[in-house]
Amino acid sequence: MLETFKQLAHPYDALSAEIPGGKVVERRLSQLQGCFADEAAYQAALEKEDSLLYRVTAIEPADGTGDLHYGLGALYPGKIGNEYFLTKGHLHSAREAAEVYIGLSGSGYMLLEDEQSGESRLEPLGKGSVVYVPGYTAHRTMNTSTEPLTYFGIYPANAGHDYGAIAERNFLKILVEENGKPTLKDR
Ligand code: PAN
Ligand code: ZN
Repeated sequence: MLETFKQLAHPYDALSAEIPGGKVVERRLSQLQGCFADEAAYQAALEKEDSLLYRVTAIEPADGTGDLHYGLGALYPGKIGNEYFLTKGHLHSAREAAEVYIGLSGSGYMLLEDEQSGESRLEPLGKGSVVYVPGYTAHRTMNTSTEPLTYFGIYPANAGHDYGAIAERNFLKILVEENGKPTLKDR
């Protein structure tokens, strides 16, 4: 078994979310159509620059039962209108698949939304904090600081990413800056 793995240890750079040999996904503003509540602010920001919002590098060592995949994410600081930069967010295709997020640097939050009940929870993610994302829960990350929010997400190899279901109905809550503080509001 062990001999089938070419590489088990990987060096990583958190601020750039780089892991040599990993699968890189970059998300720019133009790819987050419909995610931000303030459509006019979104269009105005996009006209100025199609900024890089985040990068994720995934390591997928094996695909069998019991195997794990993980991703290193760097979500850069910024806002669209008063809403903090965020990830698209998703459910796992295998709905029961949970995930552990380990904060490395910066600070922000994870918005969790139960697919069935629509119940929302806001949990802090950043340096010194770790978040357990239960199965059947849509999850999105938001950066409320002025530096990159970096983290590892570790999930079952068969989890898969379903972006469609949550994009269609959107998260029910948004995280905006109000009186200088992150505030969770109804969309
Ligand atoms: C994470 C996410 C990462 C980017 O690795 O993929 O934070 O967010 P989106 O995938 O929603 O664009 C994870 O939750 N993996 O399962
Ligand atoms: Zn996930």
